[in-house]
Amino acid sequence: MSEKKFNVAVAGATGAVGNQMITCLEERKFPVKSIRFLASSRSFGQKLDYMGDSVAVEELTESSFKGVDIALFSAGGGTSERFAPFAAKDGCVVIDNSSAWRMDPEVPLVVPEVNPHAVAQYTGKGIIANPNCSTIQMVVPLYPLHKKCGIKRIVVSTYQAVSGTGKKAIDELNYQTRAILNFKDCENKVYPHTIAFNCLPHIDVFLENGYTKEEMKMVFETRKILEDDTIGVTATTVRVPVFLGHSESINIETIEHISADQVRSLLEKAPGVKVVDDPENNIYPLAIDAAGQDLTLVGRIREDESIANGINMWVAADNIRKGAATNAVQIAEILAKEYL
Ligand code: NAP
Ligand code: 3JN
Repeated sequence: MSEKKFNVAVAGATGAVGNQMITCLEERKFPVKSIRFLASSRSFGQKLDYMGDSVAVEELTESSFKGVDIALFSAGGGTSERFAPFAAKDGCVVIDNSSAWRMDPEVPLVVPEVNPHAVAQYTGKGIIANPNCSTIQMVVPLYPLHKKCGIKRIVVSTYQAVSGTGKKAIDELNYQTRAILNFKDCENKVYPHTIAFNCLPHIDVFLENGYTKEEMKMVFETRKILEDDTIGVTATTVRVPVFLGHSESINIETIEHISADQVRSLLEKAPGVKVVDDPENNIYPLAIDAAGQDLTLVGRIREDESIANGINMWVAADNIRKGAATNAVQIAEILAKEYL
């Protein structure tokens, strides 16, 4: 029997995430019958490659989704809020990368290694949300630990690459690094301060409680994906002068005791995780090793000696692949295989 194929659209196809979504669809041999690339009017007519064919970018409009089965959105929250309902009305299932729909109770928020069953709830609004990149790479290794010994509290600090802000931020780090090394003045256009040779404890906007929106996304999304509102989560999110690959320092307090060795052997079997933990030989997760592949690297696993049941770890993942595009295409694979 021949495999079922789908009409697919990528909204935001010209962006950093959209480009990677196209590559992931190709690499993972997603069963595509037809493909449409959508972006703003600025990109109208631009050509993008798909499986060796040149495909013209179309302007995203309310009627772009007629005849489309699955649309992968990465064109910003405002665009998703406006256009996803039109896609759903036309019978297309939207997999959205923005924060617009993540906390909607009728929209599932899915990390395939953690809660693939939640995809079934796509029927509510015809939308499935892809979590924030920093949340994804945290819950992939924490889920098996939560199942085994119950996580009471998570304290996380992130070290996020500029590619999380899109193409313009990649260009800004490149330009500022060259300018500073050549003793020239440099302008800050994307971030409020120079990102080259610096760290900015500021991702997304500040909220009334003193946290940033990125930090609160990690709190709320983690609880929704792990389906446990009792977990305490506190985050500090930091932009660092790295092009690709987010890193995180994660501390957890568990209900039942677990040793560092037990954590290591649990994570060695966990889907989507690669344990990289041989400090004596200077081997631990690095952003540059995480970049360009889909596993979440976990290392520096050690017991937190300041409390009875605590574990520390260092985690790195490709923020554009597993943090965005790969996770979205994995969701599309579940949808295509089990529900459409
Ligand atoms: P980017 O490189 O700046 O690309 C933005 C894309 O959106 C471009 O294709 C752009 O088209 C398109 N776009 C912007 N406004 C539009 C409009 N009004 N109508 C149609 N298309 C429009 O940004 P990115 O890094 O790819 O991120 C895109 C979005 O993905 C973010 O805003 C965010 O919501 C989401 N994201 C999620 C994660 C995650 O953690 N899961 C990570 C990064 C990004 P033009 O080229 O024509 O302007
Ligand atoms: O900054 C990062 O490293 C990740 C950025 C994600 C992002 C960027 C712009 C808008 C998001 C997101 O996915 O949460 C959004 C959004 O709120 O949609």
